[in-house]
Amino acid sequence: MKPLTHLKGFTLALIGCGIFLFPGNSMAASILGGNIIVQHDGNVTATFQGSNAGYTSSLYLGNTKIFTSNQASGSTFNLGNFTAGTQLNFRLEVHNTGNTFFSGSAANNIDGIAHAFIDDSFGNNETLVSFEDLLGGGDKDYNDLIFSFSNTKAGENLVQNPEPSTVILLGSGIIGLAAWRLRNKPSVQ
Ligand SMILES: [Ca+2]
Ligand SMILES: [Ca+2]
Repeated sequence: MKPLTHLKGFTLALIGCGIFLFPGNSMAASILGGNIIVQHDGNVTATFQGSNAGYTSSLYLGNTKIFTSNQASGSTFNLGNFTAGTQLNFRLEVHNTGNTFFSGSAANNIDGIAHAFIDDSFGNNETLVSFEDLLGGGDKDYNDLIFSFSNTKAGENLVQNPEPSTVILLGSGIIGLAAWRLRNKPSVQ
């Protein structure tokens, strides 16, 4: 086998495929119905990233109101300290309709669909959460309330296995991808 450094160019060419084939890993794009997990023992801070919705709604963690959709983007809220591995289940309350929706599995919601995309490629240890505020999914634009959280990641249970043919196709590229990820892993990990 060639030294791993010789695989770098080939690996970089395959990273785009990796994003598509491994929707649950740390390089994933948005995951519908994903869970939000605290990365390390310590503080989690929420940042309001905006809202594109006709309705007004508020985000809660337990009984704590974090944001309301008509406030200024960029506002932050300190959620406090958590133990690594804690799963955070957020709740959206839609003022106009009285409907309540939860992040995570579709089974959490009265209409049986997932109401939040989770994207842990948003920033370093940051997770972007974007809610749909309509019962049954409505327009399914999932931009009705958008927030990000520090010190969080998408749930481990969402990692998916690639098809066997994909394993053969990517072969050495996966080894190179692993090396690339190790080299680029933050030192705090
Ligand atoms: Ca919208
Ligand atoms: Ca919507």
